[in-house]
Amino acid sequence: MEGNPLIQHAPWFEEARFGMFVHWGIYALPARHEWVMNREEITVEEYSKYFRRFDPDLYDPREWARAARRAGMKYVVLTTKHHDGFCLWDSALTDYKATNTPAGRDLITPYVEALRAEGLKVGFYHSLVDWHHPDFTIDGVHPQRNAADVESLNAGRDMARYRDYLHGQVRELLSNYGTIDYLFFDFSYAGLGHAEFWGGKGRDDWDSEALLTMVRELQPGIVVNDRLDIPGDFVTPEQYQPAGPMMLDGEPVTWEACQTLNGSWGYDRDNQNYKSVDLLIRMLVDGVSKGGNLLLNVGPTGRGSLDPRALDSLEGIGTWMQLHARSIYGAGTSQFTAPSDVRYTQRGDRLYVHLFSWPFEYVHLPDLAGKVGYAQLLNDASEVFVKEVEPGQQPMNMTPGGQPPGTLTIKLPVQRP
Ligand code: FUL
Repeated sequence: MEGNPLIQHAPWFEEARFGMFVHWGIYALPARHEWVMNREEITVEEYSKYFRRFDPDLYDPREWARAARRAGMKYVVLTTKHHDGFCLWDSALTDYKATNTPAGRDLITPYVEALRAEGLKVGFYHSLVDWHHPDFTIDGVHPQRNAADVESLNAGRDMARYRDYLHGQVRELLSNYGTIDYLFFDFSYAGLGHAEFWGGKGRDDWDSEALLTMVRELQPGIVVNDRLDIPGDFVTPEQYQPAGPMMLDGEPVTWEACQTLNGSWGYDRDNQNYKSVDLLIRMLVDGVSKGGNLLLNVGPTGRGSLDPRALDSLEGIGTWMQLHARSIYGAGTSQFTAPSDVRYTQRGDRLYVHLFSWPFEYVHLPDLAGKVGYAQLLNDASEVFVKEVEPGQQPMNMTPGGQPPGTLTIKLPVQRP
């Protein structure tokens, strides 16, 4: 990947480790997943009822930004346009935009301003796929793909015109809102295993090289994801935790897992499948221990506010982050191998030992003998007693037999802090 002028690194991104994904658009009104138009094969005309009724009277992106900051997140990424084609900003290239709904205004400007006011990096998500645009081919994952008259519906559609529209809209977004730090294109057919639908032709459909070159010209410092069917600055495992540090062509690669709170990205009213705060924290820790970021999603309501269930999750993570963020920001993989049910994150010469279960009352860490000058709990800085197993030594109660030399034993309090 070295030497590819289209790939770059932004130190802030790997330092940050934790960001907020926001899926928000008119799909918040049906409130049953952002793919509702596709899943229920709703036509553009039928779907327009949500466009006509989009009136987010509670939209206050300062609230979103504060919730993100309190949770310990360092950046936020909002869907400027999702696959349904609806645009949150005042694009000159379409009428299908927030300004023409009851919202009556550009919703991206206050978003960008709110993030900057809270000291957060500004991210945009932008869908390459567009189920509303009259030139976007009805194929593959298009809602009308099964229509009896699909051939006539497709007649005259011209992806070259759509491509101009796509490039023009990305130009608007990256020209009119100051410095944008992060861009998430979505999605690359081949990369997500959709090649069988599309023959992996996304790269041509978008003219990915030209698009990325334009992005770099307009925003030289931006980080861009990997969903253009060409390499990006970071890879984007979706709704799974990689088994270890991610590699691409045999080289370590910057990565960010995107994860939902409940399996849906857009607001999904009846979905009660919320992950526990404990699980969310483990996902964050697990990712950092493997050198990656976590982009955790919220789906605001049609009125523009955050679901109380999402707020609860964010608050719970924030409580933990207040005491443990040192083991997250700027931390990454360790050269030491953690035992099962333990994750190591490391920053400089500090090793953070995350115990996913709380053993009573000793934990044995291989190969750490002689490497640790001092040990303490992170939450309250209280000292933790450690003991090394030396060669030839028959361990006392601190180091029950069977632990090989080189093991460091830690004595834990009975109660997990
Ligand atoms: C996917 C999209 O199709 C989902 O709706 C969501 O935006 C996710 C982050 O990426 O590919």
